[in-house]
Amino acid sequence: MSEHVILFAGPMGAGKTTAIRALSEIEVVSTEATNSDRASADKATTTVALDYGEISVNAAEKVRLYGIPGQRRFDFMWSILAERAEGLVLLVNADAQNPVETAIEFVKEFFALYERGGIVIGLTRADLVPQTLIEEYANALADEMPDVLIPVFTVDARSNADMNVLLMTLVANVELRQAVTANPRLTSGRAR
Ligand SMILES: Nc1nc2c(ncn2[C@@H]2O[C@H](COP(=O)(O)OP(=O)(O)OP(=O)(O)O)[C@@H](O)[C@H]2O)c(=O)[nH]1
Ligand SMILES: [Mg+2]
Repeated sequence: MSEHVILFAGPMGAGKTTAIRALSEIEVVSTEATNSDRASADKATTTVALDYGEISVNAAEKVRLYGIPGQRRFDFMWSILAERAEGLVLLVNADAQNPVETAIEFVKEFFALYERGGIVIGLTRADLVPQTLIEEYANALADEMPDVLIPVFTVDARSNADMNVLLMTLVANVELRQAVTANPRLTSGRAR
């Protein structure tokens, strides 16, 4: 069986734990503790080490899902878990302060994963703000990193269907990247 390792990152309250729970086919390993920072995200608990879940793409392929804590004081876990990952699902809560800037900061922080396999962005909690303009994120990314291609979707982290679309877009990207690395002729234009 082949497998992929995908990291879920993003600020506190973006929905990383929720998304892994929505996707996983096994019981999720969680490390939740009482949230003492209700100003940043008004919820009872926060992740202090990691979330872990699994999903199978087909009979021969498994995806390991790792979520990291959003709080920077636990950022030692970020590098530990990013090391093995092949791609990044970046979740950003659209109802937080400065979500566009936050998205750019996280892309920069985890840029090694873009180069390794790819990044997709999921804007969560978009139903809680008057309007979310995906173009705003796309334009900010294009201004900041003109040669970088990162798909941006609006998703509900509680929805298995939404999260599947986001995850499978990333897995397709990771597999394409791996196929091209193994056979550079795939990028050289017309099939022979
Ligand atoms: N209304 C609404 N709520 C959402 C949506 N997506 C996620 N949520 C809620 O937002 C909260 C997200 O919390 P978590 O999943 O703990 O967030 P997290 O990213 O793991 O946060 P940390 O571990 O603290 O960094 C949960 O209460 C979800 O039910 C959405 O699209 N709309
Ligand atoms: Mg969490």
